[in-house]
Amino acid sequence: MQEIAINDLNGFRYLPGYFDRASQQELLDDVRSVVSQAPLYQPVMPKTGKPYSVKMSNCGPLGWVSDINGYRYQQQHPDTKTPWPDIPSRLTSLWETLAPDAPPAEACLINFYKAKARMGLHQDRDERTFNAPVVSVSLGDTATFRIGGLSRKDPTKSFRLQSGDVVVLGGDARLAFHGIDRVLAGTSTLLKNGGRINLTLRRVNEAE
Ligand code: MD6
Ligand code: FE
Repeated sequence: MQEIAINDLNGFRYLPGYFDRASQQELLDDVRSVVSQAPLYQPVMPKTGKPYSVKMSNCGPLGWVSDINGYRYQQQHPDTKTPWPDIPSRLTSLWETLAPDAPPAEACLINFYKAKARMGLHQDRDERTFNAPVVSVSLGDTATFRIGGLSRKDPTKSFRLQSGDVVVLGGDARLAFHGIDRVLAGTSTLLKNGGRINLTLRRVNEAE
């Protein structure tokens, strides 16, 4: 496994090719099992109610949701009102490897992108603690990931995230602005009908 330096934010890690094809397939099977219990739903933005271009689900004791009232973590799926499925063991292992000093992950957000979907520049700051990193896994089509600094106005750099790549936002990079400019359709054969899945593991609450 190699590690590539993109910026000088301490705590930002880009680990291309972290998961080989067989592991990507296993992770995809895990995601399929989760969404069979907690179906992908269509989130909308607070205030405007405008739909996101991505669909979402979660696993873990908490899930990140966005609706007309705001962003928050909650224990139930917004449509089915049932608890989120457990985080699959392959992902808890990833967390233990890449966030060894952090308490267990409490939420794993699943983002599903069709060809035209994107994710605007944002910070992950709805958690009650920023001591733990956010660990992300990409599956399926390649996407252009953009990362800046701690201010929205800071200069940004973009690079491609391929299936099996892992990104960690920890330390000084925990609150860095980042987003997905676009998905490059037809760049992976992992998902039969194309598209991209991104998994982000998070700690929400301070350790007990
Ligand atoms: C995505 N990723 O890759 C969006 N957030 O689809 C994120 O928003 C993200 O990759 C926090 C940490 C790593 C990430
Ligand atoms: Fe994010």
